[in-house]
Amino acid sequence: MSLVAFLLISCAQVPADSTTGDDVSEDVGLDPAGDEDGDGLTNGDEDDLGTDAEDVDSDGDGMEDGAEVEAGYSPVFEWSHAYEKGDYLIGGCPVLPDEDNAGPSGVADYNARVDSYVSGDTMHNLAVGGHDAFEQELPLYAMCGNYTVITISAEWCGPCQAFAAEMAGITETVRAKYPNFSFYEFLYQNNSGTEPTARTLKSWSSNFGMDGIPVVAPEDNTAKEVEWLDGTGYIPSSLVIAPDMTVIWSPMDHSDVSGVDTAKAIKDVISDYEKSLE
Ligand SMILES: [Ca+2]
Ligand SMILES: [Ca+2]
Ligand SMILES: [Ca+2]
Repeated sequence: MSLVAFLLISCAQVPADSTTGDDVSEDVGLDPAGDEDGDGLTNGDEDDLGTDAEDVDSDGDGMEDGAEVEAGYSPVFEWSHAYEKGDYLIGGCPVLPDEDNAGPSGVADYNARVDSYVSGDTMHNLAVGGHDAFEQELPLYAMCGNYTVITISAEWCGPCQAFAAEMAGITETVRAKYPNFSFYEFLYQNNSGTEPTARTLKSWSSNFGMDGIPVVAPEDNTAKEVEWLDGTGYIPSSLVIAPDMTVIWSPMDHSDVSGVDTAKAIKDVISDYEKSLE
């Protein structure tokens, strides 16, 4: 393409009635230096961040925009905010999950009719409507921005108890290299096979020294997204999830249910993933 032709095309793409500047705040007549809604962010900052300059809580999660930004949460994602109890590592969500395209694409080795999340899939927002050990709704997407290992466990499962007891130590070791790492212990059955109560989750957490590690139960443990967690049919089972909530390690990729139960294995998965992005 000649330079002249390029310039003509470039010029043609600018509408004749285009307003000067691209600042939305200017378009609606707000002073970029002002703070229309009084949430601590200037109108200009809100324009840059994608928040609403006339709404103190743009994502409706109960935390004001300015406070969210100052504390490192996302002011445009409802699941990223301070949680009252639990002292969890909540993600800042620099890249939001592609929730509209969440779903499993893998087919289980052991049962060809069962779909499972495999590498590359975006996770559903597990445990929406469920609860943690403090009766808080703490769905998976609260972890967005973190490397997360979802561990699928049940109260009746002895090996799950043994793994739970390792999690605090593993967390400390992995965070020395990847500070944005967290387990997300998904306890989907109690000893009767139904959804654990918050009291059960609290016992599980205290019995195995899991302070600061989310221990959650789903609202309905027969939901499809619970079935899709592990096509192998064995627990404890783990999925490693990238900060954008896509799967980067699944048992179904490896026919190996216990492949990421040590700090070294988890660090290796994260390291391989980061190399794949380079
Ligand atoms: Ca403001
Ligand atoms: Ca605002
Ligand atoms: Ca938020």
